[in-house]
Amino acid sequence: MLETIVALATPPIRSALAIIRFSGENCFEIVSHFFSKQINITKSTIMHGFVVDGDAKIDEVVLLAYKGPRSFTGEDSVEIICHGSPVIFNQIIELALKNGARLATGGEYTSRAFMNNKLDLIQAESINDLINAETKEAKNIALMSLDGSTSKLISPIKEDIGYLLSLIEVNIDYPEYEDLEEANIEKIKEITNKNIKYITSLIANGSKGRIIRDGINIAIVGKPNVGKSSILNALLNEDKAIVSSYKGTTRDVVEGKFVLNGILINLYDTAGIRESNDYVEGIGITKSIDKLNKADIVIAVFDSMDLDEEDKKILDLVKNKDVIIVYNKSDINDYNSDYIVTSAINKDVESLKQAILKKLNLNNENYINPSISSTRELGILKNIKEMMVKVLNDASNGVSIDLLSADIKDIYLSILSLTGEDHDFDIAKEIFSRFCVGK
Ligand SMILES: Nc1nc2c(ncn2[C@@H]2O[C@H](COP(=O)(O)OP(=O)(O)O)[C@@H](O)[C@H]2O)c(=O)[nH]1
Ligand SMILES: [Mg+2]
Repeated sequence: MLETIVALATPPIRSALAIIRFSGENCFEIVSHFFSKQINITKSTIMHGFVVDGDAKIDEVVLLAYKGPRSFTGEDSVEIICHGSPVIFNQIIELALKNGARLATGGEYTSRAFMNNKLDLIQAESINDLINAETKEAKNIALMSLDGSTSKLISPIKEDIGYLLSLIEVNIDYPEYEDLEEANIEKIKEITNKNIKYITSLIANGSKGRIIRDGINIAIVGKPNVGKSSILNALLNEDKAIVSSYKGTTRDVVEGKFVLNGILINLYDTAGIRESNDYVEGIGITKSIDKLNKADIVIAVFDSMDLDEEDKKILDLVKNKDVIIVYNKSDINDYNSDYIVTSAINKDVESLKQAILKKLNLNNENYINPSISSTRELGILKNIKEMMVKVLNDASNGVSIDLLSADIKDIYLSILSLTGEDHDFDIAKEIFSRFCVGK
């Protein structure tokens, strides 16, 4: 029997109300020790009463009792809505602990819901995303995962590979029919081929979904004085980074966030990259190169179309990155308008914003359709695709069903691991540890 757990579900600060959550088979009994009324243990109820410690009243509260399995965790659960004073909620939690509950660990409620099959792993993960979403669009994507729409995208693959497993069984049962083996190999090729295409589209859509969910990192690089900090300020629409005509002004990486068409952009303004004898500036330059390497997109800034040696070094540094080339100071230069030009000093960075959106290449569908978009899910999908490509190649090269079967089983297990149906609790543990207590 799982212990009854307790946690504060609302922030541990003074507010109008606070919610304390309990879950576990003993939870009605434990709460009965300090609630003024009898809790009906046969059905879900809402009650008004007092939390008491012997004869002493602790607070006037509303109590919600959920009879399992009709609760979030699937177990008997209670929520006490009390007044939002830290003195009160701490006293109630102490009473719970004294009467046999223990404090929940981060994500334990969701973990129990998962173990009781109230949620699959994709849904469970989305709760964290829902809470952490920083834009309406990111929240919507998380919500589609929570209601199970994302998990449904996996069903056709699961069905197909399950079917292949049954073909393998037939072959093991009737090894003497060579025609059957040949027919089955053809089926394996047909089905893996179809699923590779489907997974490729899932990965492409998922990568877009991931941008909407998590946002992207963009680093601004260039030699000193081209206007990198001014561009950051213009994009953020605030004076965050110091701007000056003195070369080497920006020494540390300056970070800022802004939202572009619902996408959270983490922007990094870096120290101008040049040969420098200044020790501190040198550290800044090393950090710039590090940010540049980690960024999803790099904005390389120049203030002339006549690139000098320093500019060319920058181009060389970014040659393997997804890069947007920007010519700044259009107010004092006569640039060809075919290029992305900005006048950061005048806050004119519209063409740069458009260039960023073009790079992201999102369409309306990406915002409104579910997608398999967490790093974990995408990693598994890519792995499944690779394994399928191997099976397809092997099948085409005359490898027997016997030998293919081990790979197909691995593929099936990986598919199950997406939703946690393989009951690989280690993966689950890893995911739930990122949760806050009370969820
Ligand atoms: N004329 C003009 N000057 C600019 C523009 N953007 C930046 N500057 C000036 O260029 C100098 C360096 O700007 P800053 O943003 O600090 O460049 P950084 O070293 O690349 O970060 C400052 O004097 C800015 O006022 C622009 O669009 N037009
Ligand atoms: Mg700067």
